[in-house]
Amino acid sequence: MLLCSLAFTLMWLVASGLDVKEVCLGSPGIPGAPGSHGLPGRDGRDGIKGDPGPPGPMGPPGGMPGLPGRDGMTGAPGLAGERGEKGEPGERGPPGLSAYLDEELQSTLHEIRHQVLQFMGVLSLQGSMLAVGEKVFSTNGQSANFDAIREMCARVGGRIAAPRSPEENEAIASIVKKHNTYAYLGLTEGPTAGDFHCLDGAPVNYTSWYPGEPRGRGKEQCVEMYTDGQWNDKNCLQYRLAICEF
Ligand code: MMA
Ligand code: CA
Repeated sequence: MLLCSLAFTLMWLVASGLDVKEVCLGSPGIPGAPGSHGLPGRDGRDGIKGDPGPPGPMGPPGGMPGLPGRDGMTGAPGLAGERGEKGEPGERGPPGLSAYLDEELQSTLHEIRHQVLQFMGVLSLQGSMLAVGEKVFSTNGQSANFDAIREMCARVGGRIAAPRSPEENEAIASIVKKHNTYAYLGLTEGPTAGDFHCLDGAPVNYTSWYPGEPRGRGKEQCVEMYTDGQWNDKNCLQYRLAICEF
């Protein structure tokens, strides 16, 4: 038997007929050089679709203009137009319930009357108004010329005070006295000198001229009230207490 290194000992039994030999193998040789590359394989299947890319930069100007855009939002309403002419009266409606049988109307009227009395009570107590019969006189304590007083009173829905009776004259005089300032009255001269009338053109049925007045003879077309309630014709450009009637 041959002695071989243990690691590489291999009993190689060769059966060739009856011949049996023991063979000792050598250590493995150096690996050979790698073989040449194989041929490229076939293309694989398509991958899944990628994410969309970022938007590209704006293109150069030019080319045809685009289609017009959509309409914008509705603008603010314009200014109101001029008032139209009054229309024809409509047809007569069906007869209504008699006012005194209409319970809702009656209670509304009672409520309104109650509130008006409340307001008048408060304003009278404050000395802000003076009621005489159907009329109410009031002043804001300001003085102005005749035209400015007319406008002041018209602005608040009234007229410049004009006494039509001794009671009304006394009421206005009490306001003049309280403010110690003469007031213009709603009377004016013309077209005949010395002839005074109301601002709406109506004649004056009641007067309280100071003795000797009016003596302006067309040069004093307004009327002022003295603190004693007597009247004097006067030019219209003085500052006088504004008293309105409602
Ligand atoms: C002023 C003036 C007149 C008035 C007389 C009364 C001088 O003029 O107020 O309107 O008639 O006084 O004397
Ligand atoms: Ca006068």
